[in-house]
Amino acid sequence: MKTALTVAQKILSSHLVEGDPATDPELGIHIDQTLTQDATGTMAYLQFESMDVPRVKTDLSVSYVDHNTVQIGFENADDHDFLQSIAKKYGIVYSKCGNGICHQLHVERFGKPGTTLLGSDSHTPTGGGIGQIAIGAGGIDIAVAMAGGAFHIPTPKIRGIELKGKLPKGCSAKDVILKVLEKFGTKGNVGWIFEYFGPGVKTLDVPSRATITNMGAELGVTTSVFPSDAVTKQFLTAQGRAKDFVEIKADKGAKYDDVYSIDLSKLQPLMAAPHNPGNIVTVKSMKGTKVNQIMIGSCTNSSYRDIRTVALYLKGKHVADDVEVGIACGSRQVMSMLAKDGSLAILHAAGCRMLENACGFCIGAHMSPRTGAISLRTNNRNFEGRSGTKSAQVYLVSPETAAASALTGKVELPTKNPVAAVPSPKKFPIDDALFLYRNTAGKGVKGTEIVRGPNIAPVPKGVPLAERYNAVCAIKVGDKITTDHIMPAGARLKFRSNIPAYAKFVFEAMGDCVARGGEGASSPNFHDVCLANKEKGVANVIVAGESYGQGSSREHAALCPMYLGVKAVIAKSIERIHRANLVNFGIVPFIFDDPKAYEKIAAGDKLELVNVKAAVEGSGQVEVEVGGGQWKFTATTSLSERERHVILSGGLLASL
Ligand code: MIC
Ligand code: SF4
Repeated sequence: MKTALTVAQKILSSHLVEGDPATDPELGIHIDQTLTQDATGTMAYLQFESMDVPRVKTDLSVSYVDHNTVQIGFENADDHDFLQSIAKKYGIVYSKCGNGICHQLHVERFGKPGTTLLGSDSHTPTGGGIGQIAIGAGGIDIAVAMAGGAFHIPTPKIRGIELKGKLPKGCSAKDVILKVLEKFGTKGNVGWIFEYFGPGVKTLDVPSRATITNMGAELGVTTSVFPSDAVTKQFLTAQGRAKDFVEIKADKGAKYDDVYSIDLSKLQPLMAAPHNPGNIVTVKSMKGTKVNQIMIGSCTNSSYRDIRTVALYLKGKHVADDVEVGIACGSRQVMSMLAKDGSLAILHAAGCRMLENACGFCIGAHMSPRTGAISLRTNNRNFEGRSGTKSAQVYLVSPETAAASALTGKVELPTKNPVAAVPSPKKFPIDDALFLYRNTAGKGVKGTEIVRGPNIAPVPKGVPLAERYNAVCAIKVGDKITTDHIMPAGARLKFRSNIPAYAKFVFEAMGDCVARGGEGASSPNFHDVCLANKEKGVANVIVAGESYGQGSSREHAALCPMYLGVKAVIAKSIERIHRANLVNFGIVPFIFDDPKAYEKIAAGDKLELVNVKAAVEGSGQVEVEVGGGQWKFTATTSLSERERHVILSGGLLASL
């Protein structure tokens, strides 16, 4: 008898190239599509170039430019030229700056149900809204996938999220995913896939499903996925892509490892309070709080459905005098629809600032709020300092809550005067003019010269792991350290293609972050301390608490420390994508056997990694002598065969 399978199991099993889900801890899957964005893309393509493959081997690879779009100085523009020439040469579709945000665009124009998508951005799971197994990873993993190699995931456990009923007016998909975050938090979900099912699924359109799978990234899961059903078919048909539709639903009797049910009709508007997306409170409990800024957009909430809803709330009204409201659409398609149906005029007349179709405010590239501001935002992350203003208090909300609050300048319940639901468009306007090289996709154009401005520096390569290391605890950090703390984005993003320049800012954000529970050197010290140690032949170690490396997929949070001579991270726990990035750059991810040792270590302590190579080759357990043998502790790394080889070689590039 055929085994009954869930949606995730169906897609994974049809793409399985290594491992057996019943017995193996890690699976290798074939990747059909890849996406990159400009902030992670330059490094991904530099690594791809060094693999000497004549053209991409995927069904489709797309290079989006959406992160570094506002600039002072030549660096971003240099990066864009480099990316464009790479795309032309290797058969990649190039999405020009101004076209929109990668995840929104990919769902609109390219995502296909039943396929796999790997993206160098942690919110790639947005594609789960259209029935893809879409996973975020480091740039080098995308490079390997573009070269035809498999991608490896821990054999997943699958949690079924059963949706029942229908959302009340004024509530939307953002409230659903905030509910899931309230229940499961931002840690402890590593290795899981969240799969949505049940009668409530059909009440959510594709953009709403994509909002939910997008912010699944904040749970720390491998990915999230919805079935592909009549709603998906209608969306694809309206995008002129009916031929991309296939139905995918869980078989009757399919078993989830765990099930959590949500009655949509019982939900109320929620928000994530500073400084973590898992810090959920009700909008009701915050009602009346004065707000200084409201930012609407980002890959979580920038669809036509979302921005049109905001326009309906603001129709014929003005935003409150002392609140600033900025709106960024997810794509040109969204913007053109709003122009056509009069929403743009409504938003403009209401006093909103219309921003570029790009990440912009979400990544702190502009629109930083004033000192101590309360900023309501529809994006997915509210980490301390990410907005560009360290003292700002950022709350994550739905477009409905944002719009209702814009009118009074205070937190308002959107359910008080809700607007009518926006129907799914029957036909989206299609203009793919800003997607270049569609005709040569998969083939490339021979003889294309790669444009390399001075911001494009070579990728540093790792060296094989030594038997043992004399090391120093270069920094000790607390719990929930995000990759935004490790490698700042915002104004520093423009150095992404230049590791020696970017490495100057490692842990820059730590210096000012309060209540981290850690200690030690912060940038510029961290950089200087590490390089000084490296020159003396002393290795550097990062000591961390729980959930180290939360958040983005930026491999720079491993690559720059590698460049600075970091050989190991010893933490209470490490998040999935960051752990994989550490391995990819030859840094050993160790977990304390006894977390009490964490308390005893101080920044600056000498740490002797006595048997590190033997540990990686064998049991995984390293012995660490502290302070020249004053006391000892052990920590363990659990690595697959493949990961062992990568670390022993000094990283993925060196291992190929
Ligand atoms: C983010 O939202 O933090 C980013 C910027 O999109 C990152 C990628 C990056 O750092 O370039 C992500 O989510 O992976
Ligand atoms: Fe861009 Fe923000 Fe989405 Fe990251 S989370 S891809 S910065 S919009």
